Amino acid sequence: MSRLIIVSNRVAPISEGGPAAGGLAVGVYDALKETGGMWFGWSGDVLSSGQPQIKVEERGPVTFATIALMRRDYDQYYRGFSNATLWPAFHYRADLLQYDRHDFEGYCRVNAWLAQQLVPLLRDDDVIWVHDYHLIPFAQALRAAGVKNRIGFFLHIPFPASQVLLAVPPHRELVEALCSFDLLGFQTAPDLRAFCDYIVNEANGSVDNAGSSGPLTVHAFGRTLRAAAYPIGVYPDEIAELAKAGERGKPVRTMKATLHSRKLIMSVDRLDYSKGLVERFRAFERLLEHATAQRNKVSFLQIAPPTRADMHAYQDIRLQLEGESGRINGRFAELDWTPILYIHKQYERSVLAALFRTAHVGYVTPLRDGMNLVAKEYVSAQDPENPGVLVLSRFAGAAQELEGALIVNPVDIDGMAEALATALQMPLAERQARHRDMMVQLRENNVSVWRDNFMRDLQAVGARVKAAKSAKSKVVTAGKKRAVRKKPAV
Ligand code: GDG
Repeated sequence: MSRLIIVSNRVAPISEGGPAAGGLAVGVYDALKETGGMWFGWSGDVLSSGQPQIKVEERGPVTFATIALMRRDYDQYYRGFSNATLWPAFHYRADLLQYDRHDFEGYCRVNAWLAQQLVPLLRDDDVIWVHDYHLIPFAQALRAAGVKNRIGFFLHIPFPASQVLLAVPPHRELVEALCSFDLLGFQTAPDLRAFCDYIVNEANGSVDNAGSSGPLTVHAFGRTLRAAAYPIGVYPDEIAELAKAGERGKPVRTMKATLHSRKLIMSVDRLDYSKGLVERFRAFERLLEHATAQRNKVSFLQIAPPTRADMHAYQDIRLQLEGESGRINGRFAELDWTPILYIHKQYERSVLAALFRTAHVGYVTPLRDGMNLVAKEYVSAQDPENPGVLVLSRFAGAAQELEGALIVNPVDIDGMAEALATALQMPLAERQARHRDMMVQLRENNVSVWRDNFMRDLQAVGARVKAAKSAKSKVVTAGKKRAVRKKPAV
């Protein structure tokens, strides 16, 4: 069997024996632990001088190969083009998009440099799976270095509609670079559709689904590749066990003591402007304003660990949120009740799972999100006999699957307040039925299924390329040329 090489911007900190907060780390590490293989990427260190050296460490079935970034590379590739240009644009925040041509050059330079670092570690039959928006030019760089292996790419964040993508000046270079991969994976069908729309309407390419249920075939920039949606999952039963085990632990006991049998609404997000935190706080305020019976009967716990804290947009959202929680608490708090408990730090995974099980409402309302694993983790952690209710943004990829959630528009403050009121009063039988349906979905599409489906299609690429070559030579012999130009059927 081929060895799996995972490439992502950040490799999970090895010393902690597992991934830090962040959906990619959670999903990828869980997948790699099962198959074994290598995980290559940035160590998280930034050097001001010297020369970064690659460090290779074995941990059980996983080899970690990590390397530091130079300060300038970090500024241009990571803070600059990845997180000040691509992240806002791909989350439909063109208003926050900043573009600097030198940062884009740095982004391409770092991709090429990282690819060169990986090449000596590769074997001929390795299958390479690259993750996320930091590494869009990675396959192009590997191909330039002569690598012939199969290379797939999975985008963890949304793929934006063409009119939004066009706001990124080098949009064409980016999509052309994506076409150097053999297989592209997106979180949801709407993301795949947005990509195909760009290919057909902006890149003069074509998309062919050949009447099959497998990946689409994309022809663009002189290349043929495959593309499909692979919604990332979690291990629901493992999370349920973790949550149950923590039920009598100290964090849950402390939380319950603080609640004094009030109901709990709970959210967990990296402190990111894409997560809709301010609107969410205001909708909770609206609930207290209108549903007066809920005052002093419900508390809202928001855990929001820091992320990208050295960027202005992130400092702004932090200040905004601190202002909102202070204002709302000032307005409604009583001597024995603080409506919003806002915590700006990270907790252990087991503590989060146990707290999820305690919460009557999982409140997950991003403005845009590729998938949102928290929504899936919240559902997984519930007690099936007495489950809580998920209130979920229609703009989270997870909303495509979790039909048992109360689906909301994250900018509709009144609509979200109403959904919270409905969730807090939902009868047991309805909560159980919704939870049951969502667990079926989560079990059917767990993180192993996500990985296996992607790997199956990536492994199949070689076979298809061979088949396509022999078919093409037959067509040429017959002197016919077939132009496939069709709107994507997704
Ligand atoms: C990206 C995409 C996509 C959070 N706080 C703590 C903590 N977490 C964990 C959660 C969850 C993960 O981090 C966050 O995942 P999300 O999916 O919610 O969001 P992103 O970080 O933005 O992830 C996203 C994902 O990639 C996967 O493809 O779903 O759309 O943006 O697992 O539980 N974990 C711990 N302590 C915390 O305080 N231990």
